[in-house]
Amino acid sequence: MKTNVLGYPRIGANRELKKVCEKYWKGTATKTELVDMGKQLKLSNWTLMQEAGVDLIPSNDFSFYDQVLDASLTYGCIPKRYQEIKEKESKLDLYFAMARGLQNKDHDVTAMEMTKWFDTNYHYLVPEFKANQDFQLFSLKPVEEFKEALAHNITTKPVLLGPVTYLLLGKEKEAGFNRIDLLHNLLPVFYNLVEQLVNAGAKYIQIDEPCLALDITDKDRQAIRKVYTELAHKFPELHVILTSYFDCYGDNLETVLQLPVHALHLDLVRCSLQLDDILNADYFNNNTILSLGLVDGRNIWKNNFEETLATIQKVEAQIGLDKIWISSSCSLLHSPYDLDLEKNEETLPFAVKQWLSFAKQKVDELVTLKELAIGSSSKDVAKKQEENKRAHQNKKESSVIHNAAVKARVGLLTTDDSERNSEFSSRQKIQKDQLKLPIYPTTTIGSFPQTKEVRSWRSKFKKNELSLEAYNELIKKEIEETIHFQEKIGLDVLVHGECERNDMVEYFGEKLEGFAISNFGWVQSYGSRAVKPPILFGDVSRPVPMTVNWSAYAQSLSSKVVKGMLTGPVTILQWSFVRNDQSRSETCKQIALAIRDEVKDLEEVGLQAIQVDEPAIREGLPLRKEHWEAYLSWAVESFKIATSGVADKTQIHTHMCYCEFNDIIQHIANLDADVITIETSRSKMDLLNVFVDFKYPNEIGPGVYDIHSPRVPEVSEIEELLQKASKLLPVDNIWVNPDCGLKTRDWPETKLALENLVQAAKTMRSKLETAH
Ligand code: THG
Ligand code: ZN
Repeated sequence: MKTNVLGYPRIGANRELKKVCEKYWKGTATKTELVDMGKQLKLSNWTLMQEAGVDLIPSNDFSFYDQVLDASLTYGCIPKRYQEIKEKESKLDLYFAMARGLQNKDHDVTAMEMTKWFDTNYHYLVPEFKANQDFQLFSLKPVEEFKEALAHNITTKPVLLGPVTYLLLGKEKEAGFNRIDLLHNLLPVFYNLVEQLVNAGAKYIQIDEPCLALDITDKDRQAIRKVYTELAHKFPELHVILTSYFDCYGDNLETVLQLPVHALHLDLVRCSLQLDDILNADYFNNNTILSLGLVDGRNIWKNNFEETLATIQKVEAQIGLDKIWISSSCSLLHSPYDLDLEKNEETLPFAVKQWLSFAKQKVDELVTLKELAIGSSSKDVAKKQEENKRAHQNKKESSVIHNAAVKARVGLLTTDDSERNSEFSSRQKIQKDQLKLPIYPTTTIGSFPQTKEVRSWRSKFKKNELSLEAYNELIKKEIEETIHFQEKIGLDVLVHGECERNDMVEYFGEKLEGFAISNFGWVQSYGSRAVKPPILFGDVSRPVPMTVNWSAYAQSLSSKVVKGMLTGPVTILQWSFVRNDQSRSETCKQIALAIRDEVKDLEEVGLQAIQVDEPAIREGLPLRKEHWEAYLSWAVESFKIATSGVADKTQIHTHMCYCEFNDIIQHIANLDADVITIETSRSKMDLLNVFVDFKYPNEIGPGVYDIHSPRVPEVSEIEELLQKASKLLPVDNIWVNPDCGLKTRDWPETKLALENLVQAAKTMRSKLETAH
């Protein structure tokens, strides 16, 4: 029996990687400082795992930005627009140019596209393929990292992104070919890489093919068969570990069970059912080791030793201990670093902390489980088992988790609770009378620039260096300035700017009952950016209003319509660490009821428009289509529970970004929001076509400029986009807004961009008048 870790978080316990990367990009850290920090982080992870006693320690799981981008560099898949940079700059600067774009006196190139990694909140950079894409071994990072560890006397297991998944995750940038056909060009390079790893001394290689958790075609399966059969022939001595995670192998199971691989990894946290399928399958190649992914790699709950050991025993009875490895379900990349750093009882009470386990603790769980499984008589291990048992026992009975009133309220929900009083066409008339907005009404998505100053107030307040009164005064002043600014430039529907919020999910996690907040529980979201998901441990309720005071204050400053600003239940669920002792749908409905109360309170104090953001609704989609309907049904219902308690005259907005709407447009329509604002500017309104083809009935604000870049759009550009939208949609349904919140921008460019946006709307209105 071995312990097997699929990957470890790499941002550093104190986000050292973020800090050094951002300094390097600014020019205040040298390349050596950056590279040295990388070495330090890698070594500290390897040492930690080695000292804990892990048998299979990963390498090449480190990355300065993203592991898929690493693979693009390794395989030399570098889009043409970076050619000049490739020739003139270092590999590292080429890498960052691909990740972030590069604009200076010598270069002006855009970044590669970024998208969600399966159903996680991690984002990867999408490989770009041409019809005759060729590959070459351009970077030897996997080999270098293996040697780097070896120099410290640590023999690691290199982790490679499998060639089939690499191709499937990419995008054809021209017509006329299927990217899986590029396998032919990619494989020689891939085998060359494996050979170099073997020559360097690698005995085990983990090859990740998470595409096996998706609905893939026969052709894709055939590609899998080819790669892993050839690999076994070419490298008979090598121990190949084929790894998939995030869902069952499903229809791909029969294929993978017959492959000549040394070990097959199973995510038994997401899919425990497949274990019996495998043990009963008569086509199971019983030379294969099963790597049982029993310790959850993407949630923060302590493993239940009793249950895990029962599973191990069941497998042992059938295939024997020497055919079993015990693993994390997926890479620990999606877990925070170290629970021991958490010392703040106020936000993370001991009662909750005792149920948790972060990456470092999960490593220890794996080693302890192995000891228990092989029958260790160590006192230390017995003590850990006892502690584990106690934590799970008191969790079952804990009063901090269970709230009978909340459960009862969800039980009493009826279909009436998720329907507005009247249908949209009636509401639209009532709202037009009520709000008296011009044609092409202008608005923003909610957040305004979070300056260093604003962040420093919050951080001082949290450290008790600023009193609540003083902090509130500063926030008040900031809101006042934000409202006056919007009035001055002539926006129609105003927002308070969200300067009091850290993250759009963490903020609500701090206010709601049933959530705990960590201090250092950061998880990489993309590149140098991280999020700190709140920990949803118990039944959710709203002890007091969360946003009402600041929204009411903002409304009191203006006679214009101010929009209340909330995060929707599905997004709060999706971006939190959620409980594993209750279905996601049940938890989501609890959050929905809390948001519903907030929506009603906002209406009561006079907010006439209320936005409930759901940017995560698309990423919550299950990986396999057969599960989509069930998810969409409760996700849509939850949004409607949250938003249907108001009168017809109250206008409900929602916002979504970075998603393909095609496959879920019917369900987006079913949300029945009065107004939806969407990201469309990067694709120059192409996304809008989905709404047009569908004849989306409600009002839409297609984003008219990209807020992810500091570039200020010209009035004429915005006008052009609005002209385009006006040809496609009823003019009465069109809103004018940026494509996302302005939180990550600076004030100067925000002012100029919004002035131009208002000007474009005005020009459109006057053109409409002269036409009549
Ligand atoms: N919040 C949460 N998840 C998200 C987003 C979010 N997932 C998708 C998308 N937005 C990811 N984008 C970002 C953008 C910015 C940051 C994180 C994710 C960010 N983080 C700060 C950092 O790393 O410096 C830390 C956050 C803070 O200072 O509060 O800027 O918006 N949950
Ligand atoms: Zn957005």
